[in-house]
Amino acid sequence: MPGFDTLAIHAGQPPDPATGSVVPAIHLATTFAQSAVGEHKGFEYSRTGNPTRAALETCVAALEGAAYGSAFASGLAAEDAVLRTLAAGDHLVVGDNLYGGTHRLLAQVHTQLSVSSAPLSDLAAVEAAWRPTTRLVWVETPSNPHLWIADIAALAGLAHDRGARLVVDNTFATPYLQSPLALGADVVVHSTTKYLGGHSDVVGGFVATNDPDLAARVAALQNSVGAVPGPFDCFLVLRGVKTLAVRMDRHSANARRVADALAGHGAVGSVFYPGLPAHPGHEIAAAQMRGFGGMVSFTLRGGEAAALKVAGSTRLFTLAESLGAVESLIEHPSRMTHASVAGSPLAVDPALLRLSVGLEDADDLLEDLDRALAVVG
Ligand code: P1T
Repeated sequence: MPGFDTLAIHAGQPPDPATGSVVPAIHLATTFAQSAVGEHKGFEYSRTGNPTRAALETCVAALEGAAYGSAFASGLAAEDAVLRTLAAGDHLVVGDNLYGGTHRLLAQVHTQLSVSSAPLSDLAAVEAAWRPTTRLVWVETPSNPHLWIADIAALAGLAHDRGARLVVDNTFATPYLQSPLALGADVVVHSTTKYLGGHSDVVGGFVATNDPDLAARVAALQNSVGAVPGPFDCFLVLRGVKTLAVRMDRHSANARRVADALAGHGAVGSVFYPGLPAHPGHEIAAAQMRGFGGMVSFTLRGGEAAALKVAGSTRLFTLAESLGAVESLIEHPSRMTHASVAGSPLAVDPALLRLSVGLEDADDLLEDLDRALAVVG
């Protein structure tokens, strides 16, 4: 089996047999000629299947160690497809820290499902939340925005013993740093908008699994609902994935420096980064991840007012939602990405800021944060 970096560059994208092109073509065609009714070269209609999308699906599935992969128009569209495989009345246990849009999808769209949240690092709490109708455990690890860590193998064991499946949102870790399927998870979902795309220029999502029945249902939903990414979007994610490994190494190194600097700053309350030995999930992260990633969160001693001031005072860290790209971003989860969880048990501390640490020179990033923190410190 070729190594990760080799798969990232070559899986699903050999040189084009017709032209020799070393990058996959952007196949804009919506439909494909048939030589006789039902006789074609594998593609009929681009919602059902498209060669550029097929290249992306083969590549990201290979990176996740999955036999099957389906690409979607956004991370939430990918999540929606997985949730649609459940029946009305089915129950899910989700983490008590979760992307706000996922909460909104569950609370406002999939109202036929019932949902409990629990701290997924605590297996007793997961057991306490269990019901006879529980069919799925849904975990982000590291979680958005708190960077809590859950033990994927332990959760998979617990879910499987009770006849349920484990879904891991691997957006923050990426397949370079974490392989949920190898740890026992049944499904991986991604917002490819983030590290896989990596350049803040494409929105996309992905579902990967080794379960043939589930894969067939997800592919059928992809075709029936039609939340598919366009060929140019697929090309952009494929292009991003080629450099995923080198980017994640640098994201992780820069984030580590940022986390260390914040941990020693007087204006900062708590720093959340799984690479810090004091992080409650550090040992599990060290065992199940190959690096700690580029996301760092921290609270301000001065509470929400201080957090808002700092968020508005950085220059290199751009104040914006999203994450996982080459440029550094800062955001205030409780008013921005997680506004939809306000008032729910998933509500985020208003003193919390989230950083997506990019690939700029780390010294410049530290200087920028130091200057911004001086406003409140
Ligand atoms: O934005 P979209 O591609 O639809 O992906 C949704 C999504 C799913 N899972 C996780 C862990 C996510 O972080 C996201 C999107 N998150 C942001 C936009 C954000 O700034 O947190």
